[in-house]
Amino acid sequence: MIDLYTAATPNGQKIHMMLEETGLAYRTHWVRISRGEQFESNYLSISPNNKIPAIVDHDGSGGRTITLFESGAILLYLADKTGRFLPEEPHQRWETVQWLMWQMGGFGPMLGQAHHFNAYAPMRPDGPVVLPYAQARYTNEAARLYGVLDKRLSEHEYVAAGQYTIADMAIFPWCRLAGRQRQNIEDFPNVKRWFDTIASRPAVARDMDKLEDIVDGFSKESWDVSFGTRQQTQT
Ligand SMILES: N[C@@H](CCC(=O)N[C@@H](CS)C(=O)NCC(=O)O)C(=O)O
Repeated sequence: MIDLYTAATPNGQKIHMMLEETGLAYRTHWVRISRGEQFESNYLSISPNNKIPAIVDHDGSGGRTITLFESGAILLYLADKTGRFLPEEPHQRWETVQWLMWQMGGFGPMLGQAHHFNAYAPMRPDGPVVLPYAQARYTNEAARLYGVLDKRLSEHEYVAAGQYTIADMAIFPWCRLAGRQRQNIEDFPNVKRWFDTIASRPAVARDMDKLEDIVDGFSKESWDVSFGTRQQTQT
């Protein structure tokens, strides 16, 4: 049994997608990050970086319990555990890892900043001091990254290895929020084609029902609850 600590956000959805695809038994524990539950000491013992997602697998290697945070590490772990969605063949395997790292190091963090400055920072009570610069910077970077992805997908059905992998699962949830990054997915027809293909997978559709509020998960109210006590970094 796997305990999944998550929230209705892109980094959380990656792990839902993989668990639903593989059919591993899991229990979901919702961490209300807009209420600051990620800073509670019992959660920090699982995820010392105070972020979701995290898992506790009570049936890890050798029957030992293993605790993991960082969505990329969790995807690699679950692929390793099940032998699925990360090909064995070395070229395919490393191509998949490469695109997973592209998501972890670029697509996720930059789009997270685009969300922050376009959607959340304008709610700040003390006014948008440097907002136009930051909005332009991360909106442009988001557009560049979507362009990279679109070019890749113009030549390949899936992001890596000619098949559906953990790299696709890592990237897909971020594209659900294109509007919040001030991107129009219709401008990236190959991303759109790939997105629709993945969205129609039964495991993903099932999961999208559960995570419907991913697009509305951050409200003015939740900002008011959390802002001022710490730097808000939620994506
Ligand atoms: N690199 C981390 C990023 C995780 C992350 O940023 N999680 C966000 C939600 S998507 C979070 O927990 N934010 C709460 C906070 O920053 O306090 C991963 O991929 O797991």
